[in-house]
Amino acid sequence: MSKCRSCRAPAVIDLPRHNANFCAEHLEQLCRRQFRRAVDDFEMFTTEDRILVAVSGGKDSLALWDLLVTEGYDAVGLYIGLGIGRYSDESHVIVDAFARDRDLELITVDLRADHGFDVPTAARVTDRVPCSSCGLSKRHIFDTAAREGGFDVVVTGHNLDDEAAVLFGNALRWDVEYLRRQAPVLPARHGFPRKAKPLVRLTEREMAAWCVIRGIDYVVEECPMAIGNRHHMYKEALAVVEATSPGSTAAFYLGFLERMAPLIAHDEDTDAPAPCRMCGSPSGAADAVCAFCRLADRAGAVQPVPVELVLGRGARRRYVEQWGASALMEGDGHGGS
Ligand code: Q46
Ligand code: ZN
Ligand code: ZN
Repeated sequence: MSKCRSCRAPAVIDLPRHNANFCAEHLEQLCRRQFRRAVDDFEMFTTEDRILVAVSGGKDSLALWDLLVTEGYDAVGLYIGLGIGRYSDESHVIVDAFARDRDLELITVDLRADHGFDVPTAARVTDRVPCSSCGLSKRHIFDTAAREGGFDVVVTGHNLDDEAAVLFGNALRWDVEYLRRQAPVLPARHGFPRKAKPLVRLTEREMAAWCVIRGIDYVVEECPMAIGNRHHMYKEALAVVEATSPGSTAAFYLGFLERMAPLIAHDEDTDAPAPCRMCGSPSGAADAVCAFCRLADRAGAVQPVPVELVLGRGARRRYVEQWGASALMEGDGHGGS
């Protein structure tokens, strides 16, 4: 059996990118060190700040919340019910239990109950991939919750593999505007809160191991809408490179931040957007309605669409195998067959 690099005890994980194996205790130390290094090097936040952490029920966001509170930060959770069938129901139960067991404050916003629509219905009415209206809704709700709750910063559980995959996609198209926004911390401006990604030095596998050694129960299944999307494809491509050349993903992303990002940085000096006529959040032109309110208006005007109906055939089969039919499909006849 392989041994821990630090103490020679039996190892629980091998990390080829560090060319070493670690026991549970030393893996935990490594994760804490990488977390602190990201927070400090990029000046993300301090123990004086009030932090709003976006939690989905997956391993990354729950590991992040755990890291934040055990490292002494003041972090309140924000869970958004996206209405993605049983996947969302299960995620809510997991997040609720996590918060309750640790006596942590959790804010819950439900798209359907609070804003009159859900992600599958938005995907159907916009006729675009679900992630686009989902991303728009999540950003709007994070920003609004941060502003209304007086939080200094919104943090999310994007890990090194996520950020490298986004970088890969942006670099494939040389999308300079998106590349500029890839910093792990974005300052507050024009009524939008500061945003930070404290897990950018940690991989997906390290976060899964963190949850196991810390006894964190998380939703193992991915969002059914993620299957087959581009982000996934870029992740898989990078995983192939990483398998043959361990450390490439970190070198790609962290090297970009260190050596490339400064070359393309520039001060954006745009005017403050006018508030949305409906919800008051910073939006755009004077007297305009923001993209979120326009989406809520359109998607709220139609019958709810069950998640199965917006999935491709393969994803639908996997969804039903994993979760069974969603309540809407079984129940009240909105969805058809
Ligand atoms: S939750 Fe939403 Fe993700 Fe699901 S619909 Fe896409 S963006 S994949 S992180
Ligand atoms: Zn050890
Ligand atoms: Zn609005």
